[in-house]
Amino acid sequence: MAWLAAAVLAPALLGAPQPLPPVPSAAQVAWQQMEKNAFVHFGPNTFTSAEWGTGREDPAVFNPTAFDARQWVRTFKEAGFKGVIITAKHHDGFCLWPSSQSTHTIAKSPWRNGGGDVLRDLSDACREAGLRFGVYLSPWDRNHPAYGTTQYNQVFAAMLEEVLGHYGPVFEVWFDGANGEGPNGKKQVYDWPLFIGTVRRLQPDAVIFSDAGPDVRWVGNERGEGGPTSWSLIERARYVPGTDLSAELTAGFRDGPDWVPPECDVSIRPGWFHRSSEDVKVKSAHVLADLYEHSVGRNCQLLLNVPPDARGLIAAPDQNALAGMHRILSDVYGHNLLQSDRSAAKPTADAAAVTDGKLDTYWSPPNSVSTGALVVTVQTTVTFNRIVLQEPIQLGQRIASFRIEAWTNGAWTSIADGTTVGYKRILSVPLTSSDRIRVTVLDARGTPLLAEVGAYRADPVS
Ligand code: FUL
Repeated sequence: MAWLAAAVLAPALLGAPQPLPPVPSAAQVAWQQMEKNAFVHFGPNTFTSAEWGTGREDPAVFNPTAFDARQWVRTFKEAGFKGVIITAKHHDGFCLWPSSQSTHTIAKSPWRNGGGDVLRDLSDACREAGLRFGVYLSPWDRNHPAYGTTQYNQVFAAMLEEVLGHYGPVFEVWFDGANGEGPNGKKQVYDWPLFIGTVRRLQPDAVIFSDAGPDVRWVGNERGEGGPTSWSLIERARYVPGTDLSAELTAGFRDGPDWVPPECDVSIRPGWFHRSSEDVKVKSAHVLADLYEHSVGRNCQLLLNVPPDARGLIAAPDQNALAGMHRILSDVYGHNLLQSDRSAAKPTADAAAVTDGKLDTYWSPPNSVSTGALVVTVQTTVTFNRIVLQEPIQLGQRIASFRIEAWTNGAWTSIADGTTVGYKRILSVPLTSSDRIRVTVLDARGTPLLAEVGAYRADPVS
């Protein structure tokens, strides 16, 4: 069995970098690699044009005329999304599934004579299409008579049991931090350990979002913008959901002891719910592509809200914008220009590791120092205006400061400086033609590692 021991010990013996805590769970790594998910706000507000329902709406208002969850999922899949998160219950308390815990539910609506279940249709459509299914639940409930009493915590936990126990695997549970008054004018003291324990028991592989984590944190704004400095690390104990510490949530902390990466929730429309009057205000394909660069390209995940209309369909303007965004992103990021002639270029082992499209092969400087430079040379000059860097985050987030240079006119020219990298960092650089790129890590929490280096060209918006 000597060979087995040797194989197990090999990384340590060869001096391969060891993980630098804190490191993500397998679920957090898989979540980050999804990059883009669709957020779906749907409920009585879709029919009343409200953003925050009062909880006193007549359930009869909920009556989509052409509801088709498959159409949503098809639209999202074609746009490159990997998952969907639906507002199972927004602040108005209306449940999109026939909950036994409330009288304010879809069962009281005329839709399908009260026999419909949006979570059933959507989770089935996701499973068929290979998209992952997630749920948003607002603990704040403006309808439930028990809200503001300790009994409500049991009600909310029982709702979680229903939503997490009957629709197959759930990849993310999204807890909204907003906490206002209930129908009796009282605020609720939430039993977070009970809620989180319920999710862990029923969906151990799901990540839990709130503005305080525990697994994924709010980025601190609803503009879809990650920070230029974006650590996946914070100190969880500093936060409880609902505390507004937005500014520090954006950047995170280099020394944070917990891995809680940021998520950017943003709407394709001015509001979170659909209103036909806002059809002309749907964000353009280019704006959506910029959102991708400013969220995923800053070590965040993009959760883009695309609300269905009162028919129960994703409307044409949103469909067109999403298709356009997907075209732009595929054209720009579909092919790493540094990979174009790899076979001819006979790259060094380092350069090959960072252009192979794999996140588990990487460059690191010799001798475990915290600085170092990597040069990637290609055979033919390439012209680009975007650089993408990626760290192998399964080993921890390390890089704190870097410089990127290109070899032009016989000298190194600096084209970008930055702080963090994390899962992915996208940098806009001046349009540059070169056959050599140098990435210098100036500061890191430990031995810096780079899984990927890419050069891409985006067309200027005309
Ligand atoms: C906020 C809510 O108040 C909005 O209505 C929306 O659901 C957004 C995603 O989160 O806290």
